[in-house]
Amino acid sequence: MKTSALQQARAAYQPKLPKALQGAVKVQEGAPTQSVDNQEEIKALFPNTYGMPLVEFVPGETENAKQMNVGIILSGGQAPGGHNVISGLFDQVKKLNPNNKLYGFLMGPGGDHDYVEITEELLKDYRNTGGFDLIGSGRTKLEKEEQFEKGLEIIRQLNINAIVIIGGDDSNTNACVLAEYYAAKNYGVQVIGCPKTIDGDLKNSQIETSFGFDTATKTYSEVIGNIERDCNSARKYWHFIKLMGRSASHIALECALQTQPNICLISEEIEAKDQTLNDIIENIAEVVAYRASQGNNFGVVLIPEGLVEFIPAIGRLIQELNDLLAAHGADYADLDKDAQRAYILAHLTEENRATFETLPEGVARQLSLDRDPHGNVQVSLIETEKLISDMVGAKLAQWKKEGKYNGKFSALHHFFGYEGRCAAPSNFDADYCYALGTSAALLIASGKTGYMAIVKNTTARTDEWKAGGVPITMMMNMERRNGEMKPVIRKALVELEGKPFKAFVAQRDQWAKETCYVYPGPIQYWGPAEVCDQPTKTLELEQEK
Ligand code: FBP
Repeated sequence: MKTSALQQARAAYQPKLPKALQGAVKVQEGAPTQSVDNQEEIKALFPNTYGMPLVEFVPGETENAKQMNVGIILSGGQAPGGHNVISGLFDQVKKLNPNNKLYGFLMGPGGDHDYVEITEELLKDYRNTGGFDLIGSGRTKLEKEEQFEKGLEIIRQLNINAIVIIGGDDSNTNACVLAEYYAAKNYGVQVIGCPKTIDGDLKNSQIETSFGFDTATKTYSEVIGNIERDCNSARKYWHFIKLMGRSASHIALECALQTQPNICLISEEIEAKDQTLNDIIENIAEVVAYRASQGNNFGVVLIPEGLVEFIPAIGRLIQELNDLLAAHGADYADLDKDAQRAYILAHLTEENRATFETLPEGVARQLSLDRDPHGNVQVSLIETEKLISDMVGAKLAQWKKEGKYNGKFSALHHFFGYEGRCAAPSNFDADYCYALGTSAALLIASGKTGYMAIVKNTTARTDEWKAGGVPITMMMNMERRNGEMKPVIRKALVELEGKPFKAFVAQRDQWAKETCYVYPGPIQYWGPAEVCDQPTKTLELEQEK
C-alpha cells in the first residue's frame, strides 16, 4: 500500500497504555450488577449474562492463558481509531501466546463470513490510521438464531474461542444477545463488545466516551473554525452547518464549545421546551435581524442532524410512521412514490397527518422511507440545514415587508459527517482505542463473555487510565423498536442538567450578539501535551471533579 509521509511518521507512534495494562495483569471483580432499568425483564431475557460483576485489570500475576483464536467484526459507521482497537487486540493476543490467532471478518456482520488472518505484515500500514478499510464494516443487524448458528460454522472451522464486536449501542446490544445465545447453548464461544461511534451517544456511568468522538469533533471544529474565519473576513454570508450525530446533539454541542458559533441548536433542548419548527425559525431570524441591525450580515449556525426527530410534533409523527412501516412495510414497499404518500396520509391519525402535510415534500418523503437495519430514520439524508435556512429566509422576507428588518441574508449550506469519520485518530483516540483493544484481549483471556471493554479516568494522563470490562446487560433497558418492546443499551442524549450544556447556555447569548469565534486549527500529533493530548471539552466538563 502506498502511504503518505504523515502516515509513515504516524505508523511509528507507539500508543501510550495505562500503567495497569503495561505488564502482567490480574482481574479484580466488583459486586454483581443490575441493568439501568426494567431489571426483571432484562434478567429474564439474559439469564446467563445478567448480573455479572464489573471487572478492572490491575497489575498482578497473569494466569496461564490457554491458546485462543479470536475473530473481530467492525459494525456500523466508521469512527477514527478502529484500526488501533485491532492493533491493541492483536498485540495483546500475541503477547499472551504467539500461537494465538486473530481473524478479521470482512465487511461487518453481514459479510458472508469472508475473513482474513490479521498478521503484523498486514497490520503495519494501518496502525494509527483512520478508517475501517483493513477489514471493512457493515450495518447488517445480527439478531436471528439462524445468523448465530450460521456464524458458528465459521467459528468452528477456524477454531475461534471469542468474537469481538466493535460497534455502537445497537451493535453492542446485539453482541450481548449473541453472547447470551452462545452461553445458553454452551457453545464455548465468548463475545466481547467495544464502544465505537463518532456520535458520542454510547456513554454512561461506566463508558466515559465512545471512540472516534474526539477525532471527529476536532476535525469538524477545525473546518467550522475555518468557515468562521472566512465568514468574519468576507462578512456577507450566513453559514448553516448540519453535523452528524444521529439522534444525539453531542457532536454539535462539542463543536459549539470549541468554536463559539453564533447559534447552535440542541435537539434535546428543543424537545424539552416543546418548541415548534416555527419557534426555532423565529429564534434564528431574531438573531439574524439583531446582527443585521449592528451591521453584521453574517453568522454561523450549527444544526444537529437528528433535529427533526426532536421537534415534538414531528417526533410523534415519526413514532407513528415507525409503527406503520413495521406493520405494513411489505404492502407499502411495492407502491410508487405518490401512492406511498397517499397510503401514509390515509393511515395516519389526524394530528400526525396535519404535521405530515405541513412538511416540505423532500423531508416528508425521507421520513417515510425505509429505516436502517436497526429501525432508525436515516437522518443524515434529510437536508435540515436547507429546510431551516429557507424558512429563516422566508421569515426575514416577511419581516422586511412589515418594516421590522432591513438587512441582507445570503445563506450557504454545509453538511459535515463523512469528512470526520475516517480522519487519522488524534493521540487521544489512538491511545484510547489501543487500550480498548488490549482490554478486550484480556477479557477474553480471563474467560469473560457478554462484556464490553472499557477504559476510564480518561481526562488524567494516559498512564493513570483504568481498564476493565462492564457487563453489557448493566447498560440495558426496554425500549420500543420497530413497533415492539426490545432490550437495548440506553442511548445517552445531551443532558440538559449536564455541565457541557450548562457551559454552552452560559455563553450562547454573547456568541449570538457578538462575534466570538474560536479557530481551533487542525489536530496536532507532535508538540506540547496541551496542544496534542487534550480530550474533548465535553469529556473534560463531564469528568470535572
Ligand atoms: P454509528 O452509529 O454506526 O456509529 O454511525 C454513526 C453515523 O455516522 C451517524 O452519525 C450517521 O447518522 C450515520 O452514521 C450515517 O450512516 P451511513 O454511514 O449508513 O450513511
